[in-house]
Amino acid sequence: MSSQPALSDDDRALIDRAFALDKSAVSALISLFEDVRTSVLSRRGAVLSALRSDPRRKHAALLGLTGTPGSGKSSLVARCTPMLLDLDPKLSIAVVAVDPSSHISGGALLGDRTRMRPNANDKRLFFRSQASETQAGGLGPSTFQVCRLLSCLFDCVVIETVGVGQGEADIRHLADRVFLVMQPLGGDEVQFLKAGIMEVPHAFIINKCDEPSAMRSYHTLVGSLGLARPGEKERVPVYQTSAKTGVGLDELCTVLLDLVKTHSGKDLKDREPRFFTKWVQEEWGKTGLRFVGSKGGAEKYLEAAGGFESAQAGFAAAVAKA
Ligand SMILES: Nc1nc2c(ncn2[C@@H]2O[C@H](COP(=O)(O)OP(=O)(O)O)[C@@H](O)[C@H]2O)c(=O)[nH]1
Ligand SMILES: [Mg+2]
Repeated sequence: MSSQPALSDDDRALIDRAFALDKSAVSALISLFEDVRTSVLSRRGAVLSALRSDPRRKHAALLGLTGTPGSGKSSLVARCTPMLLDLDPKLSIAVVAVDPSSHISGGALLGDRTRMRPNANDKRLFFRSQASETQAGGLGPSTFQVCRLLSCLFDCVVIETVGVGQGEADIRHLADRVFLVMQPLGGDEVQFLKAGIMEVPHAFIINKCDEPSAMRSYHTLVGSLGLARPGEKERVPVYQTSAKTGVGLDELCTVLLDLVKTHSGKDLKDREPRFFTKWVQEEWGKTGLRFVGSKGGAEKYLEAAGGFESAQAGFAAAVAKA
């Protein structure tokens, strides 16, 4: 069941071009990783194991940027990514925007100068927009898969998600570091304390600090953090930025670059059991979950099946046999 299918010559060539950050090759591989059909699993498994065993492979730092629509996530990404590339001439960044309101590649943005217009000539910056399945935001069904791919190719993968409750929890399990982007509140301090928001991020960014209420929001947030997260050894960082004026972006970029440089270099294998469980739950519901449970849980199941792809490919047959 676990025998690895051979890599085709075409895919080998595609991988070579993808390691050279050729945008069309990266896009072609992304399509393979976004494909939810069972028939692509063996090809995907072969590609992934070739990527992972290649000496050119990267171990990207995964940075999550979450927060309510309109807080300025896309604007921050658009301003900070070129700054990061300037700071480090060797750095490469992939951005995955799981944001229904991001129309980066479409024409809708052409009038909006502050947001992302990736330079097609710069191989070091790659942008991909993904649809979110749910209204509430969160990760798309294939976000994890795409991150598995991109983390082998780029030094840094930035994931922009609309965070509303569950979505924030999801990103915490995918990204190495999660930044919650907030905008100054028009006096509605209660928002800060909304259950499920304060606990998730590793750091907060109050964006739009060019707006008058920003300073008050900063103090309110810092104050409520002490209440919401008592006993934390280190204070949760709160950055103040303006994607409009550029204030605070130097500091933020220094922090981000430091995260990339000090990243431990783990691959995403440690996150597979969780996202496999998510897949089982979505595709098979309680029956599937019970079945995996009876086999000792997701981690054991993946190991016995010979990896994520073979576990998925063989799941229907395994459940039927049980
Ligand atoms: N005043 C001000 N407006 C901003 C700032 N950052 C973003 N915006 C604006 O806020 C709106 C939403 O920004 P966007 O980046 O799309 O937010 P996202 O939904 O979180 O990705 C856009 O009109 C931006 O031009 C900022 O720092 N200050
Ligand atoms: Mg956006």
